[in-house]
Amino acid sequence: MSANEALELGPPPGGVKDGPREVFAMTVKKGREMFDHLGFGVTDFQRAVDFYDRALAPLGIKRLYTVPPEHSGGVEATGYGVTRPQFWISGGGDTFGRLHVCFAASSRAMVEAFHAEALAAGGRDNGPPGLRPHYHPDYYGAFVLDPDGFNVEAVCHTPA
Ligand SMILES: N[C@@H](CCC(=O)N[C@@H](CS)C(=O)NCC(=O)O)C(=O)O
Repeated sequence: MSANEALELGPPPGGVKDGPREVFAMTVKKGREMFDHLGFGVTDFQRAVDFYDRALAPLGIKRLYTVPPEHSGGVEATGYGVTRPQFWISGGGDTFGRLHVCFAASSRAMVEAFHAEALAAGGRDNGPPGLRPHYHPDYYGAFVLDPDGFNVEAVCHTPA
């Protein structure tokens, strides 16, 4: 099953009650998705590339496309994805404020591999792999702060 297919599953077994849990259990239906791609600036482009190359590899997410500075306002920019670039980082940036990005995993093992590799690549632990039943019963996530301090997560919504 691909990471994208994992997101097309229905609500968790037993359904969900109303409130925030229902929001977290909402699934991506076939058709138009809310986000096409997102990106943010990093203080050290090569350091961030080295980190994300490693941290995202266990999730099957690769660097797919690099935009030359003349096409990106004079900065280095590169995009990661499973089938197309949907997550972008660009250099020369000042980071500001809080940012949270969550990547889809199609198994709990992938979440665990992401967390281990991200820590090995220089990330800081922000929550070990495990269930977060306050979101929904099968929400299995892991959290890491990237080299700029951004809160990066991988999640698996299925029971295994
Ligand atoms: N350390 C917490 C991290 C939880 C967390 O960051 N949750 C996300 C939502 S899935 C969040 O609150 N993001 C907001 C932010 O990072 O500002 C854990 O392990 O559960």
